[in-house]
Amino acid sequence: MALVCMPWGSVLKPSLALALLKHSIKKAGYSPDLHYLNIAFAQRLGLRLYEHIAERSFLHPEWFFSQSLFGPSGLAEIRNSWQDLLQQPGALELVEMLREMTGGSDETCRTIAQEHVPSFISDSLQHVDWGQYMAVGFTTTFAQSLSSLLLARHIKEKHPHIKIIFGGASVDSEMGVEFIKGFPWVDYVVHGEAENSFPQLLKNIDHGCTEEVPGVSMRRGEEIFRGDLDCRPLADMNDSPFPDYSDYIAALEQAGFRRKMELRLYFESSRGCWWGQKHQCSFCGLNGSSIEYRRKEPDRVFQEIKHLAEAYHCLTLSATDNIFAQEYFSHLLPQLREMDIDLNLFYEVKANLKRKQLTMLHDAGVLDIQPGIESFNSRILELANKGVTAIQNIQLLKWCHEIGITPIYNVLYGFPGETRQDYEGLPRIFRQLAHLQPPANLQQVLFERFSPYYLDPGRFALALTPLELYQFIFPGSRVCLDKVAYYFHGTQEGQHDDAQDYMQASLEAWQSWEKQWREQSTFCYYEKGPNFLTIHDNRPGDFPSAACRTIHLDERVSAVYLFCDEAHSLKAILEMMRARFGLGQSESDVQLWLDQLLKQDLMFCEQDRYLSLAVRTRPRRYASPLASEQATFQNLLIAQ
Ligand code: B12
Ligand code: SF4
Repeated sequence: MALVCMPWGSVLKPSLALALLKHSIKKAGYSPDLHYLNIAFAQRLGLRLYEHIAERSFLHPEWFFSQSLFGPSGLAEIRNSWQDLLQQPGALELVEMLREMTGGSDETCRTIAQEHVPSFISDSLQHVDWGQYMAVGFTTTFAQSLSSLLLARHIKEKHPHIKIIFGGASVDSEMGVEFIKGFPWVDYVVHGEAENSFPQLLKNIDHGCTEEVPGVSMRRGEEIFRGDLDCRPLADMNDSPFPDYSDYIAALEQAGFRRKMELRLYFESSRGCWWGQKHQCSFCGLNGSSIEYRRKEPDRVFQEIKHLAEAYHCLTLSATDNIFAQEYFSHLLPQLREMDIDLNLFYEVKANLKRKQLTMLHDAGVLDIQPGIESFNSRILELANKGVTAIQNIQLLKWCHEIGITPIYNVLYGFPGETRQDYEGLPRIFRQLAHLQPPANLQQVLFERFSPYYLDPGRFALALTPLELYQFIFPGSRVCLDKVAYYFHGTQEGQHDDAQDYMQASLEAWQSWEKQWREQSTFCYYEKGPNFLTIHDNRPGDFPSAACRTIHLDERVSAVYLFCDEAHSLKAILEMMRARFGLGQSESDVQLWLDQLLKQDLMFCEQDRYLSLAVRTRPRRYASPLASEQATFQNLLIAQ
């Protein structure tokens, strides 16, 4: 049998699903060929253009293959040629995105759709001996559905005996049932995790058995058997094999890409989400139909990481986990650290980590993390059910900076229940954080299938409709767009404010933060002396200052500032001060210092908790600031 990875699967991000399923199939007694046709297509377009398109969007690139399959040059079921799109106002957003992805060129869009896609499909049919296979399986995650449907249709036409099987995120649940109903050339859809169902299905096909397999939708004569409601996710993650990337690497070598890119491989230590299992974030559809948390034993994860590093000489490894397991702090991380090799690992984490935990991650080689930050407003974070506060998010960014971990995160807006007022303070917060890693994106919440917003829209007074884009990709005459869509547009009852309008100032502040960060031009750091601190700060602000302010804090104020490296309440600060400087330390003095530090944007405060913002890391380019306006903290107090 064959497993296929079609465009627009990223060439730089190999499919973990295929690297694992290869083993499941082998275990069942079959020997699969893996075809990375995404790599072949990238060869045709050039890696840079291909990745630019694949990375930019999870949906828009589907159009390139849809117009060949369902458009005028295919089955003529959708008016979606490039010319058609230009004439339809509803397609404007699609057209603009396609132009952006291809470097602003109508010509490139047309050429990819009308020339590259047909010749790629024709070459794929010729260069692979499809006739030898009993079954061909397509992985459909990201924007791979239409390319898979197009090639599958041609394979089926040429070799009707081949069973076509679809699996992956885009055919989870009822989306996949719709594929079986609407596309007669798809024989089976494997919903959700496939380790149990896929080998069983292959055995059935091999033995001519038409019995139903749990988790698999199929057609039997005119009858459709629906398998999405009884999926059997992998119960014990330790049963999962080490991923096999040998075919991926061979395909990269063959295409001449291996030397042009840094190799990054994927592994998983868990599936589902321990937080979401109890308090699913309101916007999160990440876990598809199986949110139940399962993790591998720490030693099993350690062996997997070691194996990947050794087998592929690859130290850059990304976990596909949605959330880092608490147990791994005490068991996995020390083992990785002891290995003493230069790992560069990526993990998604909850944002409430402590400094010690971040240090442990760093020392074990976890240099990139994706914390679930999403907002710097605690009311919004509550609406999103994140279980963290704004001050914790800021604390995490600060510690990451000091420890040397890159946090990759987004800030979202457009949550049901939010108001214009929730964002009034955001531009100032962005300026206060100008010395820390900015969000990768400031973007509107998308309403995802499987999220609480989707599952219970009434609770949020939401009305959801599939993104308009779907009508230019899937034929409404064959499938119900409500049922194939993964992403939805939401309107909220009683919400009259336009989010784009009230986000404008924040958007501009984020753009300049981003720019300053890229130029490495902003800093806010302190030097610790004997009983004093000196802060150097050139963040943008409303201060009567030159390019850089230098602020001296005396012994007592320094003690407060250092203590608030972690967010503390006034009560805790007073206790610390009285323990250190004697019971005479007055509350009003401490409050006055805190107010001053806040006014100078040197601290962040939320509900009586105070957090210092300056970092102890001296920026490389600004080791000795030239233009600086001297001011002592005492002066600032007197100036008041
Ligand atoms: C890790 C991950 C990433 C990684 C990249 C992973 C990679 N190798 O490409 C990073 C962080 C880079 C990433 C980025 C993005 N991601 Co992402 N990501 C995931 C995540 C968390 C895990 C995917 C994974 O590898 N899981 C482990 C494997 C083993 O599971 P699996 O792929 O589901 O495979 C199993 C089954 O589906 C099935 N199966 C899969 N293929 C096949 C094929 C056959 C024939 C069969 C029978 C079965 C089968 O068997 C497998 C084993 O059980 C998923 C969410 C999730 N929890 O699944 C989102 C998810 C895949 N990402 C998603 C999205 C949208 C994105 C982004 C576009 C995000 C954005 N908004 O910017 C980007 C862009 C990606 C790109 N184009 O390059 C969506 C995809 C939606 C869709 N329908 O396609 C998902 C589902 C999350 C979501 N709900 O939004 N992502
Ligand atoms: S957003 Fe992250 S933490 Fe929240 S439920 Fe989803 S996977 Fe879990």
